[in-house]
Amino acid sequence: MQDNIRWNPNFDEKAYIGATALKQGEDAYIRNAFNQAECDKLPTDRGVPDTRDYSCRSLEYKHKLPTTSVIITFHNEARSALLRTIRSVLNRSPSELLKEIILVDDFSDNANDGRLLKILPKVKTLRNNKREGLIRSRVRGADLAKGDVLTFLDSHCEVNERWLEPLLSRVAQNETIVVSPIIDVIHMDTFNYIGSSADLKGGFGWNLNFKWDSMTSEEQSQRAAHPTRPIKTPMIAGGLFSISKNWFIKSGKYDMGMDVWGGENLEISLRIWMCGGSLEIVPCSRVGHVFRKRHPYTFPGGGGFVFAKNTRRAAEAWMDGYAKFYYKREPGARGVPYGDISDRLKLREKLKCRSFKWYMRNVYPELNVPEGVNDKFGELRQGGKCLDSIGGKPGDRVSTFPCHGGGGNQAWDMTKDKIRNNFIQRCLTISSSGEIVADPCEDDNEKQIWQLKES
Ligand code: UD2
Ligand code: MN
Repeated sequence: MQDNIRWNPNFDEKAYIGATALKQGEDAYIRNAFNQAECDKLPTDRGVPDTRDYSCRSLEYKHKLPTTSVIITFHNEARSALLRTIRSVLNRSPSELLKEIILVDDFSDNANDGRLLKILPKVKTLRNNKREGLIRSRVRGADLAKGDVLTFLDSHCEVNERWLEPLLSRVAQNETIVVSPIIDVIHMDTFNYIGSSADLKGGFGWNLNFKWDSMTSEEQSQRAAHPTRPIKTPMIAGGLFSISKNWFIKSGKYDMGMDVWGGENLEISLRIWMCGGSLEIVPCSRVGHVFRKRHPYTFPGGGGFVFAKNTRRAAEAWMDGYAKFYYKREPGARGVPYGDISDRLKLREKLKCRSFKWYMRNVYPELNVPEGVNDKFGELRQGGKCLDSIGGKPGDRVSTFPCHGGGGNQAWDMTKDKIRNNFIQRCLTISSSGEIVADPCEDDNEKQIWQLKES
């Protein structure tokens, strides 16, 4: 493949990646929670299948587009993955639109991970002198950015053909629109690049975790008729998006009180919608991302704790009285201190933001307030023991454990006729041998139907 922006021939890629190669016999997943052997092996400038809808190919961007700074934060990222992310950006972005790539090394163990990349075209590197987490790291990068638009990427992505123009073009039309590409999948085992469905939007349930929602059938037919049109989304996944630098600053950047990972995507999504902006997925922009099943890095403060803290900050600042439904679902979060959010509340006043109720009515009507039968959630308790979904693999038996009050495996909800554990997304099911197991929830599985007798 031709490098669009001239590559620096003095950069010794082999040495850079080779220095952190897997040791003989080392588990390929241990450092990155994805297959590093496969990742290291692939060329850093490989081609990827063009996954866009066919009609995207003929789109032209006649007007002058704004420039962008691409901001990538990372902590102990596999060097080959980081380099492939950068190289795909250099190869598939018009030089005149790409102001710079700002790498923020969030205190990785080896300072050379980032430092050695300084000599790459357009690349600027920063390093935190302590672990800040991805949220404050992104803000550090954004504060230095010179482009008109900020484009955030994770450190294990590959951008696709003409990924940038449709994003920038949409922001140029209205600076308050924050745009995400469709996020394709780079398989964590094989590193195959796989196109994702264009019929998904971002949303969340009452555990406040991000999830993909299917579009309503009306939206799907709209989309089929106009496959290049941006789609409004209640929430963005969080990692891959473009926002006007102006609007990023005006709308309150990020909540600097959030640590490590998580919660910031909910916070920015609610804030942008409630404070006069909107979120969209731009289907003609495609970016691949390695989704994985666990975090490969440490969580100073403890994983569940940090996530609950960040999420509480978002919920307390933006969800008004509705935060109570989160606490009902995740009782363990109630006890997690979340610090001072008065700055966010002041911001909310200053920007004259709308209420969460407005957001639910107008942006996310699919988010049902748990009421009536849906209101029944919590523990299934017998004395001091609670029903626990334990492992969570399909077919795993459920059992009782001492109640821990922390939700998770012990948090059940009663939907119309199912008993569901939202944490592992499984439903109580009678197995063929008559045991109670937790299996994936299915609409028409009669082995999952339960009845609530008020007596
Ligand atoms: C998703 C987002 C991610 C972020 C997160 C919630 C996508 C594709 N990814 O999780 O961007 O919004 O949800 O917070 O939408 N990192 C640091 N410092 C840290 C921890 C992580 O710099 O202390 C970097 C990490 O190297 C990576 C990025 O932050 O480049 C996101 O982390 P992740 O890939 O573990 O998050 P992911 O994709 O599970
Ligand atoms: Mn990621």
